[in-house]
This record gives sequence, C-alpha cells and structure tokens, in this order.
Amino acid sequence: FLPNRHDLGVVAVGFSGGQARTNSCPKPGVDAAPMALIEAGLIKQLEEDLEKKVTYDGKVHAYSELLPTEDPDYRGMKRPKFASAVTKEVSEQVYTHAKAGKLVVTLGGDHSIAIGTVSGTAKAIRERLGREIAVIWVDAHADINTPETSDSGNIHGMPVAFLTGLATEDREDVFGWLKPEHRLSTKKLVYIGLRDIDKGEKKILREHGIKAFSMHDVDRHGIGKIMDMALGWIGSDTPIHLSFDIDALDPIYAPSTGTAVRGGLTLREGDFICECVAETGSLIALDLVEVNPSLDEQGASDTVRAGLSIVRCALGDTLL
Ligand code: 6HN
Ligand code: MN
Ligand code: MN
Ligand code: MN
Repeated sequence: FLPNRHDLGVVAVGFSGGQARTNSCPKPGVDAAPMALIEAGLIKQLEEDLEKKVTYDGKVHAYSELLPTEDPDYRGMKRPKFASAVTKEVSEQVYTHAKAGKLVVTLGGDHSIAIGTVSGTAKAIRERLGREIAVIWVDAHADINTPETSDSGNIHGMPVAFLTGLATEDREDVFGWLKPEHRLSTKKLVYIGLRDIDKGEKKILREHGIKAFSMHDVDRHGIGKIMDMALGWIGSDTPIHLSFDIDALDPIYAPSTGTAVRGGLTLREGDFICECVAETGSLIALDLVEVNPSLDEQGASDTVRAGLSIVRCALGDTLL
C-alpha cells in the first residue's frame, strides 16, 4: 500500500497564526522556517543524496489571499478564521499529493498546520487504500486542548483535539469543514517526548486512554524500547503520519522555537525515532514544525540543522 518511496510531495507552509500572542501581535518568525530549511539545502539533499523524485511547486505559501478582513476571537480561539482557511487549503494540498501515491513532506509553520496535513492524509489514505492512518506526534506538548480547555487560545495547542473530533464546530469558517473522513481515531495516536502538558490535556489523555510516552517514560525505558512499544501499539502495516514538533528536542539542540521546554530528547533520540519509522516502510507523511529561525540568532542554524537531520532520518538516509 505504500507510496513509492522515491516519490515525494513537498508542501512549504509559511504560517504562524496558530501561535498568535494577540490578534494584532503574533509571534513572528516561524513562517520563515521553510525558506531557512530549503536554503540550508533540504530539497537538494532529498533529490541528490537520497535520490528522491521531488514534486514541489517552488513556493513558500503565505496564504495572504485567505487573510480575513475581520477575525475576532471565537470560543477563546485567536485568529480562528485565518487558521481555519489556511489549514483547509493545506489539507487539500496534502490530499492531492497523498492521493497520487506520494509521501508528503510538509514544512511548517506552527503546529496548527497539522490540522491540514493529518486531515489531508487521513482522507486520501481512506479513499486510496480503505485504511485508517496512525499518527506519531513527537512533541514536548500534547496539542490536544479544546478551545474550552486552552489557557492561551493559541490554535497550535489544539490541532489534535480537532483532528480526533474531541473538539468540533459547526461553523464552516471555523474548522466546520473537518468531516469524518478527515479524522483520526484516538486509538491510532501515539505521543513521544511529552513534558509540558496542561491540566485539561492530562484529563483528556486519561479519559480517552490515549497512548503517550513522556520524557519520564523515555528515561525509564530508553528510546529503543519506547519505539518498540509505540510501533507495537500502532501495529505493523499501518500507514504512519509522523508529525514532528522540533520543540520535542532539548533546547540545547533546538533553541529556536516558540515554546521551548528544557529536559527534552537528544538529537540522536529524535533521529532514532525517525529512523525507526523509516524502517517500518509505512511512512506516508512527515510534518516538521515550529522551527523559528528568528528567535535565537545563535541557535537558529543549529535548529535548522536539527530539522534537516530529522527529515533525512525519517526518509531513511541513515539506514544501511
Ligand atoms: N506547540 N499547551 C500550550 C497551549 O498554548 O495550549 C502550548 C502549546 C504549544 C504548541 O508547541 O505546537
Ligand atoms: Mn506541537
Ligand atoms: Mn510543542
Ligand atoms: Mn503549558
């Protein structure tokens, strides 16, 4: 069922509205990540070193044509209409690649864009293979707040709630476009790297029996065992969408990110997670999000390099 492993679709999403501090003052910079990654040689490495066939429109999408004239808070969400419109468009871009049998690599952007990427692959894989996808969410955070449990109102803290249907909304212009075919089962979701989970999120994880490996679990078992357990939970031959938030890595390795939390994965642990997923041969999509080259001038190049390494490892570069 796998996409041709040499056939990639790349989508570059220059969107930072999901981590808006306030309506008038978003935390800028995360939208510059795709260009920084590409300038550091990402596409070239995929084509030349990994010998992939890359379909890429050559653009970093800013989606400025989707910017609403008015975008007031709604259910506590900041800039809900813009985030909804952008993720809907991303969903269609990702769907098109996945439906054509390509492995989709999406460069963010903040993590709200996963509302688009995961919904796009979930729909395409249902149609193409009649299968449900599994998602491995590598992150310091669970990103499973509903609008009601969120303290910040930032939509990048909510994508998993919308994707699993724990949060729903009738208004078409505020994520009401998400339909059952876009959704992910809470049973097909596995977290790795968690260490900053909000109170409401903990309750959600417990009540829905969601599989989550925190940093405590990584310390206890070691990353090798964690990957055996994570992949065992998903089951072999299940199409895997890997959504990698760079803040899963310790800030020593990836300081340039909007919500850094100390005590994270080492660079090797992050790469190892990706290598294990590559080894399954079941990867259908990869998101790399929350790289923000403007936050830490010194650390920006380290963070970009860590991001490049994550992408290469997930695509099998480091396997013999
Ligand atoms: N991310 N739990 C916090 C919130 O605002 O809901 C942080 C979310 C961070 C999101 O890193 O993708
Ligand atoms: Mn995240
Ligand atoms: Mn995070
Ligand atoms: Mn928190």
